[in-house]
Amino acid sequence: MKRIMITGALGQIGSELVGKLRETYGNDNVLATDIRPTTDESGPFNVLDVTDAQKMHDLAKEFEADTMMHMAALLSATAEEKPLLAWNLNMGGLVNALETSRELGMQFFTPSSIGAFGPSTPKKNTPQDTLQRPTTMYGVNKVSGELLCDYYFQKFGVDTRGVRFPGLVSYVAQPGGGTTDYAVDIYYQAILKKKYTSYIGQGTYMDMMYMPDALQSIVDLMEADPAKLEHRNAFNVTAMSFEPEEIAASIRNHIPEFELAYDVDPERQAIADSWPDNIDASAAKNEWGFQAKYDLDAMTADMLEKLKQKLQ
Ligand code: AKB
Repeated sequence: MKRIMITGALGQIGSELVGKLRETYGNDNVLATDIRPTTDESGPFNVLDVTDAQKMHDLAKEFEADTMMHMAALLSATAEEKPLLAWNLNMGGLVNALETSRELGMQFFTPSSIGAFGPSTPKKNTPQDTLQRPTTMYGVNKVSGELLCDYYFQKFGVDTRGVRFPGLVSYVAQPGGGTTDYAVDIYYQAILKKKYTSYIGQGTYMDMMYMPDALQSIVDLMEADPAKLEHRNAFNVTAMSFEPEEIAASIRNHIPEFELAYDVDPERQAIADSWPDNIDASAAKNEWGFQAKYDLDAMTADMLEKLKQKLQ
């Protein structure tokens, strides 16, 4: 049975990953940590600032963790607003988590992102191995992170694994400071106001995935036979690619009067324009059986049903 320590446990992915891992491996085998305190008492929790290397090491050692899931990071739009903070937090936290894993012999997971690609990357069916010259601070952090994780595997034998997540959609935790967040907001506003004003322009395609598929992909990759992994940091994973009109059309199957308008935010649009339209996940499929269950319409049906219950 794994003993897992998670950083950023109250963030967009962490807040659901903790539940998934506690269900899979038992409540007491998952140590959640975050810079903020929590009221959730479903299992062990400690406050941790990931830039505090000593505390991270001590907590992992005391818990006898054998796996590190490092989720704490600033997302793309916030990183563009505060590039130095993003560098210090995203890279400083990552190197501390890798060092802790090296020192204590832990398996390691951290998410990369479609943000690790840039304008010179092929935009359609973006290959697993391709040009990565991102033009955002978040992208620079993600590419550096992928390389650093490879380095820790090659140099020190740390069992590092990662995926390049697309935009993640969920009814549980709202994302904050991302470029793909519109694909979550739109469902909330569809229920609350029956209309949405998108800060991402018409015709802008980005990859997306429903959170249950994202969580399952983390568990599956971490359980995968290492002998089958040719790539490690990080696998392209995706479930769908759409532009704002397509998600609106999917919502109209349930809320026919739903209206979509645009007020494009130049900063987030520029980030979206530098990312692929759709990525190729065949390496993840072939090497560890990645498969997403939800397409756009299945995700829309589930999101609207769950959000109606949550917001009523
Ligand atoms: C963001 O928009 O910053 C994230 C991502 C795609 O990494 N959702």
